[in-house]
Amino acid sequence: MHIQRPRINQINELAHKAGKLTVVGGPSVSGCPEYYPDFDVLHVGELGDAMDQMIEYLDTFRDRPTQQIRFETRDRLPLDQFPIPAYNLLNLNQYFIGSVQFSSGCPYRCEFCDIPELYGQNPRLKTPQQVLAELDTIMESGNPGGIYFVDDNFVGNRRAVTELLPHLVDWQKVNGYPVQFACEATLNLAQSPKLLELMREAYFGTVFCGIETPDPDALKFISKDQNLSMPILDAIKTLNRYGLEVVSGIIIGLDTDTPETCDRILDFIRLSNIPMLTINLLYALPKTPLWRRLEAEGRINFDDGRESNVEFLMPYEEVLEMWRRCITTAYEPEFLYDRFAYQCQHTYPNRIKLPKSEARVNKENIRRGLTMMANLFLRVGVFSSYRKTFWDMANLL
Ligand code: B12
Ligand code: SF4
Repeated sequence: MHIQRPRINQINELAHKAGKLTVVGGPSVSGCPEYYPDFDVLHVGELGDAMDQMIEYLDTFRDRPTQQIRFETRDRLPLDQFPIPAYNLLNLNQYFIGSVQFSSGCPYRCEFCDIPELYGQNPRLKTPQQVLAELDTIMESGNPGGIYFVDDNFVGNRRAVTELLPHLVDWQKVNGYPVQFACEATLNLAQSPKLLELMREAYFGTVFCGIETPDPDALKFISKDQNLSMPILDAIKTLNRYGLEVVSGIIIGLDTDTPETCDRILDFIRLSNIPMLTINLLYALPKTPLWRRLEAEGRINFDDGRESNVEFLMPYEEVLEMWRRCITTAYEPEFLYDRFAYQCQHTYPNRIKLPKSEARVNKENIRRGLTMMANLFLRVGVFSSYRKTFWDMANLL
């Protein structure tokens, strides 16, 4: 993705120094092929006709071309024809989390987001059988312990996900609940008790929600009205009642921000008890309504040395200061541990009780658990500067 652009280009340079032909694809290249002028071969878009042409080209030519060759997807392969990733090439026991994709695209149109333009507003889907086959294949290559549904919005098509979930529940039962699931979804998931119950049964533990801002006017301004369908704090509590810990995306630097924004966000964090938040500066991605609006207003700044390409309405340094203060305060050990303690008392007990199956209680998991405990006790409980906070919280539980 764009954030990795300098590193991606550096790797290209290294490969060229070693005389290798280079190929690049993925979300950043698909959004902005012009960011990668020195690669030999670009793959723009999702899996489809361009991938076939590219593979044919690579099978035929081994040497570096004299100028860049670009393969651009015109016909996307329907998701229900996607092959299973070659998980057999990996040892998934060494991974912290595995990933599976069920759908691609999102029906909403948040101003800052490039998903609807890149991946469409009508989510394309795999079949439940495909998803189960991918899960089985993952388990044959080791167990990462957690599986993340990398869908742009897991509940983008509610009917489809309602059909998928009973299959996931059965798969977990048959296999002894080997993994915990996580996903990204819009907060209005809180209004679907049937979906939430099924997610609980399938052992979903975490959901990432783009909350962005607790300020209703700001949400309207960025066209994120779907977050306004019920009070945000109530929605979070509802998700917690189904055992779902919420991870939240927050954006600083919106046009509606004022000098009070940081304090409002910190109040929101306190009241919502969300432990983990990605607190980001607004950045205008190409191919978004935000980009087009700011470009028309002459507010895109192309200077590479800045943290964001947006000319904020508030002074740049003030926005940066607010951003740093928000992150630093949100992750002060005492504040963070209080929120985790809340989750221990109000969210985790609402998860289903799992059987002591072979898939869970086995040598590999015990080894992994002991390693984590040892790291926790040593690094946090003994050597960290915040060990007192840690032990105070541990005593509470
Ligand atoms: C899941 C996800 C995450 C997860 C990743 C979990 C994991 N372990 O993999 C988490 C939550 C960690 C995450 C974090 C972040 N993410 Co993210 N994430 C996604 C999401 C929703 C799905 C990615 C995915 O796996 N898709 C499924 C695969 C199969 O599709 P794909 O990547 O598009 O690949 C297809 C093609 O591109 C092509 N392809 C891909 N790679 C290659 C390589 C070659 C050689 C070829 C030929 C083809 C090819 O083939 C694939 C099949 O069609 C995307 C949105 C999206 N739809 O892409 C955002 C997205 C990639 N993330 C985004 C961002 C901004 C971030 C963060 C920077 C957020 C933040 N500020 O903290 C961080 C960065 C983390 C990091 N260090 O890199 C942006 C990137 C925007 C951009 N254009 O640069 C996206 C596009 C969402 C958005 N619009 O905001 N993310
Ligand atoms: S809900 Fe999420 S994925 Fe959908 S448009 Fe908004 S930010 Fe993008």
